[in-house]
Amino acid sequence: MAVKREAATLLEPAKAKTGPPPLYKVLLLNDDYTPMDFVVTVLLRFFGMDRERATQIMLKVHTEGMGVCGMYPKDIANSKVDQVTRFARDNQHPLQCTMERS
Ligand code: TYC
Repeated sequence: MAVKREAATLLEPAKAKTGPPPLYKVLLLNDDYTPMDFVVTVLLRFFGMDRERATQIMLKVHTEGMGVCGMYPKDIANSKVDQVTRFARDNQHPLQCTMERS
């Protein structure tokens, strides 16, 4: 049996998706146990920072509780979070890395 639909629904053209994809902030959270030099290593290795910038961001997270490591499209942000979390756990550190839509 044919399904009855609104004519307007069938004739409406698909809306074009415009604009760049949304960006996600990748965040590091402070904790009392992860060594400072390990956090600096994370920022050097996974976020392409130089040592001076990495140290600034690490200290910001240490004093303010949270800091932004970078902004990326969703898939890349997700992969950064996974890589950092795996690296931290492999080294027995509780470092928390998360993401949020900007
Ligand atoms: N607070 C930690 C310490 O005193 C250092 C630290 C900085 C941990 C940043 C996590 O995301 C972090 N050893």
